[in-house]
Amino acid sequence: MEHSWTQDNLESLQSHILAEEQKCLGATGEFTWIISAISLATKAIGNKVRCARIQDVIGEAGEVNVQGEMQQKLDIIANEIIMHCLGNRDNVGVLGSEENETPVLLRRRDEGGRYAVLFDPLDGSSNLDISVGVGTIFSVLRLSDEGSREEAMLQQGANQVAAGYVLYGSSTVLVLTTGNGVDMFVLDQSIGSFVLVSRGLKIPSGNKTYSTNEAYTDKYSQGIQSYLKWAHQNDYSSRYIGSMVADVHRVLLKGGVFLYPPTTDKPDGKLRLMYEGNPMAMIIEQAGGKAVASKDRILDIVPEGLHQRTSVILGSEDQVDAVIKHTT
Ligand code: P6P
Repeated sequence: MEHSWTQDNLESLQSHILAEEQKCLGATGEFTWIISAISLATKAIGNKVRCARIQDVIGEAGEVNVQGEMQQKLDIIANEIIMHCLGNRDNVGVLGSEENETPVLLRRRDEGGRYAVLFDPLDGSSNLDISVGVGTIFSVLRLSDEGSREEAMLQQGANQVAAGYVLYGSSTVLVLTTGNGVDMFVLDQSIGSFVLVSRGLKIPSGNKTYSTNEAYTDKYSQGIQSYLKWAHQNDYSSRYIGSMVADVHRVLLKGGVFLYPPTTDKPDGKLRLMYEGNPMAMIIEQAGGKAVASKDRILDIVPEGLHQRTSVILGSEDQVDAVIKHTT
């Protein structure tokens, strides 16, 4: 697995996607067009995140979003940046954002709008003022020909043509899958490009680490409580950052299991299916791991709404199965 670039192995996100597209018969390059918009938007967002406190865009915007959560100033800025960059791509028909109650309709299918892009523009933004890693999560679907564009975007996660996230952490890392494995890029500020650092990531098994907000233990099901008790008695360690992109990135690289199960006050779970659960589930499965809602595969869930929530248990197969063993 390559971990750094030199003059003879430098590969950018752009060249990598173009090379991948060549492998797809009949590829038209339109897919690269979307990924390049995401690359541009996330570079801009990363800059805003790094300068947030200097430019005084830290903190709450004073508005509550469709999720009932207090919007951070940077949530709005990040959303506007992505909307602008993707809105310029003439093959994007509709956008779905955590920050927008309804889908943003850009172009009809007969005008070339063949794709839907769904995203959480700045996940974990409540951590911004303490400089903890936050991220952008995205999911790309090809719009079906039936029904309205709103209906056409509500597809099972198994239909995603691409999924990924950008983690604005100690470095700006882009993790991407287009259905042929998981690749990781790091933004090299000196050349302004995401450069390929790891190809074909596989999630390690055997890491006895779980990641969940243990303050909710009494609100979890008996099965999850039984799993946590078993883990405490079997030398597990716990890691929880409270920013999904950071927690999932650690699980992807190190193994273990991330759990955001239903609680008594959030019986459907907190995380959103279309732009958090599905993209992360595709990445984890493409890396050889497992991603379930309670026990059913997340990517098989038939969505009913853009902002519907889901339970999330994802990680290496052995560690997810250890949870399922206690909950069924
Ligand atoms: P809690 C951030 O607000 C977020 O949506 C995810 O990034 C994160 O995994 C989760 O919520 C944390 O939720 O309830 O533990 O604060």
